[in-house]
Amino acid sequence: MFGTTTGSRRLTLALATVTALALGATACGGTTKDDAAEESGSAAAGKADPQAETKKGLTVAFLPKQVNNPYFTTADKGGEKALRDLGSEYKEVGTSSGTDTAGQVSYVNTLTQQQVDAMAVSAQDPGALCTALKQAMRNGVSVVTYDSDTNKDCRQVFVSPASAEDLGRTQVELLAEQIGGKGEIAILSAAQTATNQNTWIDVMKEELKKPAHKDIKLVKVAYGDDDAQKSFQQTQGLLQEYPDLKGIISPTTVGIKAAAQYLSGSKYKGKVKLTGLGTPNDMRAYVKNGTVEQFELWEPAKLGALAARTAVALESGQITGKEGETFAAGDLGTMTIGADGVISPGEPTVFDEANVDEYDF
Ligand code: RAM
Repeated sequence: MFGTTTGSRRLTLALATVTALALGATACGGTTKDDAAEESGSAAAGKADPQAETKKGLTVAFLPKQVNNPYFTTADKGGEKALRDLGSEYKEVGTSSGTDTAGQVSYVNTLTQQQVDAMAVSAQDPGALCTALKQAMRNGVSVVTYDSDTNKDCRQVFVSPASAEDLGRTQVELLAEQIGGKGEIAILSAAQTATNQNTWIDVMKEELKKPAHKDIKLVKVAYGDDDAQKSFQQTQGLLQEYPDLKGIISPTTVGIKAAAQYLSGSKYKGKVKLTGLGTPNDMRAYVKNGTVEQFELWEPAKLGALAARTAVALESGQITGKEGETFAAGDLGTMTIGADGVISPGEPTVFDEANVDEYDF
């Protein structure tokens, strides 16, 4: 299956190169406006051709940060559906630990050997996957990161859940309001190397420097590694170490759920505030029992769908990952690649008692 798809793909690429070289030769004979336009659309020049037909029969592999994490199950199902709609194939591989970076590297290498057409990767670490991902790209595999990025030269496009600035700032704002603008707070993160969480935490620290938050003190960043038990214990540890703690931000669906579980069974329920990024299905019970007032998240299925559609657009030559390129992303509309090859499917939603029942993910 892989052999057939990829074999015909290599042939197509070779033909495209020959055609493009021929086009180049024509253009040299006297460039007209039309020739120039044709030239800029040529695959050999590494330029995007927005008019290129969407390829079918591609195999796109998803490599989430962690399989068996409901957030990624929903995201990747969104990718699977988009690929089915586009006439391409989906597969998913990955580690069950959110800190098994070596495992992620070996999955990238295996996918490259299997000659998948494209891969969508949520990276546990910004740099650790780079050698393997660059090797994949040299072998003609299109590489998209989604959810959690690598260094930007190790992928073509990063499908970001939402603006990192917005996510970092709004989580601080949500907690600041709940604790009345003052007191000690902590962050319960995922893996210490996680690119996405670290990006948001940097923004949170900047936000906390603003005069409006001068009475809030960040006392600790703890790491639960997207492991439910470890996140639970870390929450317990935070409360022991900082008995005056007023609130916790947990920018991870695994962390916020475990923290809510701990708080709801403790004397701190409703007193120590908790917000961050969670799924409505995980958090509903804790909103209803008064442990959590508000939290936020984007739609994971949309993120996965956009990652899939971006991978297919890259493979089809409609985009190359450069700023300003556009492509049609089904019901997500027309997407424009932003600075550093980043695109995003939209804004997150804030959930509370009033709306949490309206969502099912
Ligand atoms: C966890 C993972 C993921 C993150 C979400 C919010 O499931 O750490 O990378 O985006 O939380």
